[in-house]
Amino acid sequence: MRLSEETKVILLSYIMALARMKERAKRIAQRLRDVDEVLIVSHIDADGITSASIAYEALRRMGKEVEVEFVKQLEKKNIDDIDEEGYDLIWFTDLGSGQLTHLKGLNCVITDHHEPQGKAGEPPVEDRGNILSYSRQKISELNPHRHGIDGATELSGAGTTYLVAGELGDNSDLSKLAVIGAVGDLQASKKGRLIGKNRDILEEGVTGGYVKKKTDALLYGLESRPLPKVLEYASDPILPGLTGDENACINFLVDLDIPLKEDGEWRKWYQLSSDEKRKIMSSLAKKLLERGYSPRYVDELVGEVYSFPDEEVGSMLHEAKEFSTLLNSCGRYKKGEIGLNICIGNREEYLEEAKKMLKGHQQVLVDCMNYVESEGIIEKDYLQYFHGGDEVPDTVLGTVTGMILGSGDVDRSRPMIAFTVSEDRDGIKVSSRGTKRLVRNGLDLSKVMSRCSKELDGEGGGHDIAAGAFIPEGKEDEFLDKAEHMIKEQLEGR
Ligand SMILES: [Mn+2]
Repeated sequence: MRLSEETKVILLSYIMALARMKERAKRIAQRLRDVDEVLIVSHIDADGITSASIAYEALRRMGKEVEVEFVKQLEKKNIDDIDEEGYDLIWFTDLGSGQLTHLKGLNCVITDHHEPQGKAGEPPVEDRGNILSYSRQKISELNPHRHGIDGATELSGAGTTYLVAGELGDNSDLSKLAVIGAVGDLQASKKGRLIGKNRDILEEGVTGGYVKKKTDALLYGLESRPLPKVLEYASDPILPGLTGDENACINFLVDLDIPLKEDGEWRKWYQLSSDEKRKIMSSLAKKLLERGYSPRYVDELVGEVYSFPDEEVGSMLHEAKEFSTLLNSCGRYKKGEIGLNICIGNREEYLEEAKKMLKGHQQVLVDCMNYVESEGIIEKDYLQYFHGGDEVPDTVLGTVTGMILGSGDVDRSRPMIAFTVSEDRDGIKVSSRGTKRLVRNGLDLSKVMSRCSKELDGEGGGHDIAAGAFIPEGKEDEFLDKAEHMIKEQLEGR
């Protein structure tokens, strides 16, 4: 095979990017090796919890003293508090790149994949010398965006952290956690596949026997949910005529002669024979095609599913999507340390508590969806939005926003923006979600959230497809005007 010149250039620059990232990971590893006590500060979601767990395990295996702190956002205030505690070194995971100015003067390393401060292509801070008066900083940063690798789809926070763990010792078993982090951050492509650098890490896990990949239904709850509930709660993709309708789901399965129970217990998806699975999937496909859904939509019902041989089959921890969902609910209840314990193998009471939080969380989501449905979504020319008032907790605002945009009941040609009153700060939390198609057409919500909030004395950031902000109360309308203007420019400016 002969490669075109263009392909060669792309390949070469990718290889060089990976080499530069490895260099940087080595440097960070060296700084970690040189100290005795490390404080890990991480984002409190599935990717952040797995990031912290990878960092914690890697350091603990070297005999270091390690503490972990989880935060929802890295604010100036958290950083001032941290500074005073006087650790040898702080390791920020799954955050930090967007808050570099706050970190001035701090002895720290960062493994993050969020949009970094400054231009993405700019070299990491410590390479900039005297530019921008960063010279006296002691910050070492590893972030795929700095090397032309997309942190929204090709490498998660956990994956970025794993690259450093790989330089600290033989930590290839932690690839499992990196896979959970990437899946939890929704980095898998439509067919469930992890791509880019995430995929290299996945393959390392498969080779080591820590991760298994197989082709299966891309539905949630394959191991832990009663069979009809897998269909009833399907939200991405929606199963028309089944999602949200318990009776319809049961009838659908009964019509196909699928036994629902075994020894008085609900059967689970993973217990089905491949014949039974095939029957369900082809019948689902037929249903969707009849209703005018595209073959591409139907095709996306099946894809790559990741599981972990060292976990008990049929437990929530056996499959990546369920594992990450459990961690996310720990995060929402501000119990990052419970998630961390589960990740590093401490189960029993930790697992019980996490499951309780998940159950509570699912009820909260149902209540929120009902609330937004009753209040309605307001459409503007270039965006649509809703206000959660006091009813939608800020901890689930992003999830609810994403669920509503994905629900099939709303227009998907405009991004969704949502507001709610913040629980622990004076002000309004903003969430935004787009679609892959919108991003392809130029949408970048990270820029929208950060610029529009800044102009109103707030702050924000995130990813092109999903981002958040915080603004003063009463500024919602102003924010919407600014956001609409900017989204219009992004979508029409090309
Ligand atoms: Mn992340």
